Amino acid sequence: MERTLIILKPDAVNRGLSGEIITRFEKKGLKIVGLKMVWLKEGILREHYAHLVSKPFFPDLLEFMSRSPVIIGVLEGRNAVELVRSMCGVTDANKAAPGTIRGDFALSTSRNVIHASDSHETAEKEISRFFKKDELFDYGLNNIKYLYADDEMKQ
Ligand code: IDP
Ligand code: MG
Repeated sequence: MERTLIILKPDAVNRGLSGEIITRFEKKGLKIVGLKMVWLKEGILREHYAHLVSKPFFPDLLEFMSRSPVIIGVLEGRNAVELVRSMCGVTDANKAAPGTIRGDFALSTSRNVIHASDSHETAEKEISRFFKKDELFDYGLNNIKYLYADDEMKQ
């Protein structure tokens, strides 16, 4: 099954939203296969946000993301990358649909509570950027037969 990476940003951690956000993914049926608190430093943030270095908001993004620890997780499930992005909502939380995480918990473009990988390739890179192999866990969910039909479990 597909895996994707999420980061609960410093605003989520400092506003006390982490548990509620993780609960949404658990209730949806996504499996948590890795979860940890990390204080991200400039080097890894420059790598993670390399596509944005030339943007005027980049210095603020670096300062904000390294202001406090974040919670990083890997979620597994059918079509997890696209599913988790859709649960997060669009980048500008002001425009994110109600019912999405950004739509319900934020109203800013830069303080938008969560990062989620945007493609299968990005997810693979991001998971190996932030997690060592022994920090990710393969285990059986005992409710899996209530979450998926047999053919869906192989996807
Ligand atoms: P995404 O987080 O929805 O994938 P990206 O375009 O990859 O959006 O941007 C990464 C992060 O950079 C955003 O989540 C947000 O924190 C910040 N960001 C993106 N665009 C803007 C902007 O126009 N102003 C301020 N911050 C931005
Ligand atoms: Mg992005």
